[in-house]
Amino acid sequence: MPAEQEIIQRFLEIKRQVHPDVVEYLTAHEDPMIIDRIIAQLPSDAIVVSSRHIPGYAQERDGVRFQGAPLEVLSGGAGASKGKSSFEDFLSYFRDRYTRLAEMIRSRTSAVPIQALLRNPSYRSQKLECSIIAMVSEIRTTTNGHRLAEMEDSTGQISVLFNRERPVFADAERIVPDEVIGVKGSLSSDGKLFFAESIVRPDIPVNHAPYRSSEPGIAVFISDIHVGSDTFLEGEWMRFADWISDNEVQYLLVAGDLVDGIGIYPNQQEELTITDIYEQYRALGALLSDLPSHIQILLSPGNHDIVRGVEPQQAIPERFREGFPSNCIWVENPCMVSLQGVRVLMYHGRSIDDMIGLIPEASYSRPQQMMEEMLKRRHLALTYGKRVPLAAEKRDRLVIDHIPDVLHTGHVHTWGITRYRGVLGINAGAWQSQTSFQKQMNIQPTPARAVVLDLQTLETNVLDFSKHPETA
Ligand code: D5M
Ligand code: FE
Ligand code: ZN
Repeated sequence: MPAEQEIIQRFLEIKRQVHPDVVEYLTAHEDPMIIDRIIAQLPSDAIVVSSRHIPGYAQERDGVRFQGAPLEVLSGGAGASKGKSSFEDFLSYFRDRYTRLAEMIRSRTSAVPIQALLRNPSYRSQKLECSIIAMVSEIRTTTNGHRLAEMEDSTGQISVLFNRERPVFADAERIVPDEVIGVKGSLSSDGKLFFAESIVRPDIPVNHAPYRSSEPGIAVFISDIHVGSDTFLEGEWMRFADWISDNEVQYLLVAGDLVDGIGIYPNQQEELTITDIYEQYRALGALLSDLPSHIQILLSPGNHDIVRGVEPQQAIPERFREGFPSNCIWVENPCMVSLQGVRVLMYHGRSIDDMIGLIPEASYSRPQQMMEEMLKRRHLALTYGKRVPLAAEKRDRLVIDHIPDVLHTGHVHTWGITRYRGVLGINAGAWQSQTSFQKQMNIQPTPARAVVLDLQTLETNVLDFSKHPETA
């Protein structure tokens, strides 16, 4: 994904200006050759490169939306992620996260660099109110019940106190480590503490409106099939397969945990009906081969799949794709796809485990609330060093740059739908009944649901295949 400056520079080199719509389009596309193709086909009299110069794309847009093929993988296509990372990579990873999230906050709040705040004596002597934008490196509750955060920007660090008597406290209880926030407040007279009054998050703009397809189209959202587990709901899946064969559906999206995997948790082998990983994928391939071949099936991995658990997770390697029909499209976790112009961000949702532990009142029974928290923070998995292993790539691909129309998650095995500032959040649950582990943890799954989305209206319909077909 080229950065804006790089794109502008490429066109400047050939003495052309570039329209902002084209820049937006190019930053959202991973194809490294597309700029070369535009340049190769550019008419000699074109001074400004506009959207009509993008080869193969008929313009169909609201503001910045283009429509090419009905289904496009915008980011997170197979092969997007690299393998290993070093300590230096972690520095650039967190710097990139900070820069991009801080920029979103800066569009709404002007801020003072921490170093300038500490060096300029008038901030402490006059208790001048100001804002900082910084990453939370640590957050804890003090013995007096206040919240105390260690925060840093690219210039320095400071301790920030969220007083439990102040309105800001409720927001401060929801701060998670490694998130980037704006804090308005003032410096203590000794310059050691910043007293917080309010918090600003990157968030989705209040006036954000989702895109709707101009053509009819139906997408079905599911996740967590867990083929190979003795709790895989085969009968319910067969009812779903019958339904999808009898109805007009163009797209099926599966947000990870395609199979149950091997050695994912202690004594898992006792709960497997298929104990060979290749056989598990082959069995899923057979199930998907029974679905109508015109349906485009998007498959991204989850923590039970064969790929590394580190996020972004790579697409399922080719050697496990034997027996799958050719209408399957293999993508990474996370990834962004366009369905007739409607942008869907797919993410398995392992960070929901971390957020449930960190955010008060969060519950496994309401995944929709956690999707809202991701959107407010414009990030899919903020906290480093807990349940979600993160890959240090130069660019933090878990930042939600381009606002999706739909955020599709899974993992928690409970279904939930939300609409947050025009973004539709969908978690469809699972195709696995309660496991012995979930029983111990008192997690009550709501399996065998599929969420149907009309791409023209963005209306959803939740189908329940745990019931008899007539009532589903
Ligand atoms: O996750 C299915 C559900 O089980 C999800 O709600 C998280 C929960 N789960 C899974 N493993 C753990 C551990 N180790 N601790 C707590 N909760 C967990 P799945 O990814 O399908 O196993
Ligand atoms: Fe799962
Ligand atoms: Zn999972």
